[in-house]
Amino acid sequence: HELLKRLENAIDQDELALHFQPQISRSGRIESMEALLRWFPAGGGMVSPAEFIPLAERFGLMERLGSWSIDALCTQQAVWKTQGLTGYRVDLNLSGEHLRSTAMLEKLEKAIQRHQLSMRDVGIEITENVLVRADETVKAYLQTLYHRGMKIAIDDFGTGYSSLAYLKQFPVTSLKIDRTFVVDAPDNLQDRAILAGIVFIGHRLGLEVIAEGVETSEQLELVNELNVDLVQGFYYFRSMPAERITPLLETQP
Ligand code: G
Ligand code: G
Ligand code: MN
Ligand code: NA
Repeated sequence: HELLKRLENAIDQDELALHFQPQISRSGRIESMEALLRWFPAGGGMVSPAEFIPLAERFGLMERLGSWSIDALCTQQAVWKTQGLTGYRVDLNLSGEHLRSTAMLEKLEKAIQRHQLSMRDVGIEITENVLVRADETVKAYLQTLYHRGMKIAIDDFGTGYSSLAYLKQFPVTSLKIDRTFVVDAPDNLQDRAILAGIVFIGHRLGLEVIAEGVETSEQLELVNELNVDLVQGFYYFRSMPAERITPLLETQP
């Protein structure tokens, strides 16, 4: 497989980058960010993680990608810290491969310590399907991380096949409402009802609720009316390299 060979090289040849998409609070401040992996092949262009992550999963490259991302994220957070830009949590996406054992979570925790970060500087995003299928040792380890102060978000919330019952068993701190519920909510009563329902449940359970994929002022107005805690989407910012994030953080009130 041609793409696979190129991906293996990409890890060694510095073609990967983490980009960051801000998450905005009700007061309009950047509170936190999601880290999103990007691949810029030497020949030019960009390959989307939607394309190369499935490939990496199939051919056993997720461990290397995960380790690379953990290092890149912690290194960047340490840089921001030396610049006095603290208090911004950055969340990393973990795939099913990363939760087949506790190894990647242990790696993350060690990297946080090694870079002298706090457990609050790095969060993780896990889809509900992956969370529900995790084995007992992994769940127990997530519990430990939760008690040590790490944010654990359920990604793409509402699109999985799981029941809501797991919300009371799992150590999660945040729900990320999938953008499919946000897109049509201004015009679609059903989407709006689902959106409102998710926010209600999330808040009643004491969870932080994040709306993803907010692109228009109508969508923003709606999620604000529903009292969503954080908004992430092209309306505010696309994902950007660290050097474009830094000035945004520096000029925040
Ligand atoms: O980043 P978008 O920008 O195109 O991301 C597409 C998909 O790739 C999303 O499902 C996103 O969660 C996933 N993704 C992006 N970055 C990472 C990463 O660092 N690790 C994993 N496992 N998935 C990622
Ligand atoms: O699966 P996950 O939620 O981690 O993926 C996040 C994906 O959503 C990334 O591909 C990111 O680039 C994308 N994204 C972020 N904000 C928006 C938005 O406002 N609109 C659309 N269409 N995609 C978005
Ligand atoms: Mn995500
Ligand atoms: Na998501």
